[in-house]
Amino acid sequence: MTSPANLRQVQAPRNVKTQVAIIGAGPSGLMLSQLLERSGIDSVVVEQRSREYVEARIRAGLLEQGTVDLLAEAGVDGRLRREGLVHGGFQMVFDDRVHRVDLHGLAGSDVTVYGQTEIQKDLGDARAAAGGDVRFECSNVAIHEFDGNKPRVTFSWRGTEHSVEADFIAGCDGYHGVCRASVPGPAIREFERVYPFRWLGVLADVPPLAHELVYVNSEHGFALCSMRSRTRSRYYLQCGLDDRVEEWSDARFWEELAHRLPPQHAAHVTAGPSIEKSFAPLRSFVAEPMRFGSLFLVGDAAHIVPPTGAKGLNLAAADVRVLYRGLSEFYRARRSTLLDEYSGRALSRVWKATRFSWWFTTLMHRFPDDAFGRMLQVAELDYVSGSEAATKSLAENYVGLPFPSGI
Ligand code: FAS
Ligand code: PHB
Repeated sequence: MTSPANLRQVQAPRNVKTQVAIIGAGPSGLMLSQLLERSGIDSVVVEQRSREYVEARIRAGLLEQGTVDLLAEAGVDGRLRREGLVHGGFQMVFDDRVHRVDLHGLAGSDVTVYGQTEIQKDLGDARAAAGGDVRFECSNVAIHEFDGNKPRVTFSWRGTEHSVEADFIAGCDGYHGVCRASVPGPAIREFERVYPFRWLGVLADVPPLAHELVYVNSEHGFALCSMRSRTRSRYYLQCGLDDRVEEWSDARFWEELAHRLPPQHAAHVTAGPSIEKSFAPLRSFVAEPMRFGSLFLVGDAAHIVPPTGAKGLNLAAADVRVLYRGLSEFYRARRSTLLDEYSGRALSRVWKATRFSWWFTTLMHRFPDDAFGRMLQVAELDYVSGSEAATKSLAENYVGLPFPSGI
């Protein structure tokens, strides 16, 4: 971390005024802060964890073109362009059949493999280089008076109490954050679906088994063969809700993975020591609306999708895109049309991605005790793999649905 940012943080006054107070320095909080800065709009970011912790979290790895374009607009696409892997398709494997989904051919767009950890580092560096006011390791974070137009954030930082007064608060604090939890119960509606399994993810410095992603529906459960680079692989296995990490040795993981792959794929797996191994819960969750007076909920603070469709990070970026345009219009032209449309516009995309992520999860995982569901799955896989129209629809959703013009 460059020293100027440290200097600025140590000497920061206890009570500051800013235009946008941002809770959370995950991808959506830092992306918003960086974009606002480029439009001359001031922000203060308040994060509960340390920078090292936030940058070490292993999460998403697949970017829609819309997310890549927004990162470019934020001026943080240099390393992404150099190191990201551009994919024009992916494979679906089921009943020992392989169906390639030609994203480029059918949906006219590619996706990019680039880890969320790298995006977090790039954004962190850009904020530090710009002298952005990003405060890590804050505690007792609370938001106040967001139903009026002088919202405030209070928190403890380096042993002293601080407050930030702003025009708006962006709640970029994730599913377990304080912002959604601060909204009065009657004002918010929550929709949820939980899945009877979860993912065990392994990161290993071994070459990936293929140059594109491979999604597998096997009788032993789902598997995903992904990557972070040509020398670092990311694999996921569907496993039980009660499984524990200590029950999954590396040897057991590689054995079970090979078990779920057809022989021609299994032969290309290079096993190796895991450098990270963790569970990811599978949940579909949407909170409505996404605005409460001067408070705007963004990303995982308002919605969660199962990672099967790789939509989590991309939806967060899509929210940031709409909110950033709205805030820019407000400060440039003192017009709040786009801000007033934020919740409706963001939720329209959120529900389509929630539907796609539920559909793709249901298509590629094995559900316990659901013989009828299994027969539907067989029929759906057969239909999708035999119909260009169905595969085109899958491709369109996977690469990310187009944004309305001007957004
Ligand atoms: P984040 O949760 O990333 O960031 C919120 C930030 O707010 C955090 O830094 C947190 O510390 C901070 N915060 C929380 N409470 C606070 C408080 N009270 N005060 C101050 N700060 C606070 N998506 C995919 O597409 N593919 C994947 O493989 C994938 N894997 C995932 C695995 C896991 C375990 C999880 C949880 C998510 C995964 N996702 C995946 C989804 C993920 O990418 C999210 O969509 C993305 O991180 C959302 O970004 P944010 O909205 O910025 O929220
Ligand atoms: C990942 O690389 O972490 C990844 C990729 C695609 C998904 C989910 C996760 O659908």
